[in-house]
Order: sequence, then structure tokens, then C-alpha cells
Amino acid sequence: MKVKNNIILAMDLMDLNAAEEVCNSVSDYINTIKIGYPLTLAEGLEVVTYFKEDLGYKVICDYKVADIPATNEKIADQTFDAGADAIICHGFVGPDSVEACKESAEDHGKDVFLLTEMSHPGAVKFLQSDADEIARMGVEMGIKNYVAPSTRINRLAEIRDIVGKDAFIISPGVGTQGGDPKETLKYSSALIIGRSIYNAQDPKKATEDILESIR
Ligand code: NUP
Repeated sequence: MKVKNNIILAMDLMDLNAAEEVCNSVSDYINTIKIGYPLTLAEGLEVVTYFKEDLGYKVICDYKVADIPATNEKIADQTFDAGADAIICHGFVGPDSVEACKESAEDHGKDVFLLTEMSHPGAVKFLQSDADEIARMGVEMGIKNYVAPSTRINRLAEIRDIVGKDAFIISPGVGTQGGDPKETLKYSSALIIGRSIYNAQDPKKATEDILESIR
């Protein structure tokens, strides 16, 4: 996946007009939007179609799919049918569940991202101890795209080591959660940034400042 300026906007505003306004204000710099449950549940799955078809963005659906294979398949199929370019699925559910998302992605000619370790403090309690194994599973399964945290650079570096230099890693946790954009891009292919942009007084200026900091 090619991401303009290596920045993905996490659009977690829950009002479509407000979301569109922010996206438009940064569209000189950002062409890839991550849509998760907040906006989808507030405004419906049609937002995916709207951002993809009407506004022309690449859309990654952050649905952290984590169910049995049969249900994962249904979730992924609907997400891709709505127009998503990619879906994020959890790895801790195991290879059969991940395979269901991967097959759906392949059937639709789209991408799957495997979530390894999460960025928030609580991820240390359970997920961290299995994150390397999750990444290894992804490699064995032939998965090319990963999500790994910018808030723990040492863990991001380890996950990069496991998935290899050609894998595409996208990293949340930049800005509000404490991750540094430039450090993160030493190991990651693209940054996922939400509140630091959409909650800024001037989202365009906030984006320009981040771009400046990673030059
Ligand atoms: O480990 C993860 N951490 C994380 O923050 C995996 C994620 N998918 N996210 C998402 O990235 C989170 O749900 C939000 O949409 C975005 C980060 O937003 P912000 O902290 O920049 O506002």
C-alpha cells in the first residue's frame, strides 16, 4: 500500500460532517484514512463507501477483527464490499481466524493488516508476551502488512526484525499517546495519527508541523 507522506489519519471523530471537514483540510498531505468503530457506529458502514468512492481516499478499516473464522469472514466481506482497501485484524485469535480475513482480502483484491502488539499501557499485561509469536505467525502465513506500536520503540524494532524489511508496518500511538514521529519511522513504514491532527485548532498546520519534524 502506498501512503502519501507516510501519514495515515485516524478519523475517530463521530460526526461525518466534522470528519469530512478535517479530512478536506489536510487532503494536500494525507490520502489515507483509518476508520474505526467510533465513526462507523455513529454514522454507519456507508462512511467507508463515502470516503472511498465519493471523496477518493484510501480507507483502512480498523475493526480489529477477533472472532471465529466464520464470523471473521462475514465481517471482512462486508467491510471490503463497502469499499475498504484494507482491514485490521487481531492476531491473538490464531491462524485460522486470521486466515479467514486474509482469504476475504485476497478474494476482493484488498489488503489485511495483522495487529501484533498494541500501543496503550495495558497491552503490556497480556498481549505483549505473545506479540513476537503473533508477528512470526504472520510471516509464516505470508502476511505483508502489520500494525505495531510507536509508543514502545524497542518493541517496534523487534517486530520489524521479525517481519523483515519488506513488510509494511503502520504505527499508532504517535503524538497524543507519546510516540515520536521521527523515531517511529526508523522502523515503521507509516504513522497512524488521530487526535494530534483532528483535535488540533488547525489540523492542516498540525500536519505540516508533523511533516516538518520527520523531514
Ligand atoms: O495498538 C493500537 N493503538 C491504537 O491507538 C492499535 C490501534 N488501531 N490504535 C488506533 O490508532 C486507535 O484506535 C486510534 O484510532 C488510533 C490512534 O489515535 P490517536 O491516539 O493518534 O488519537
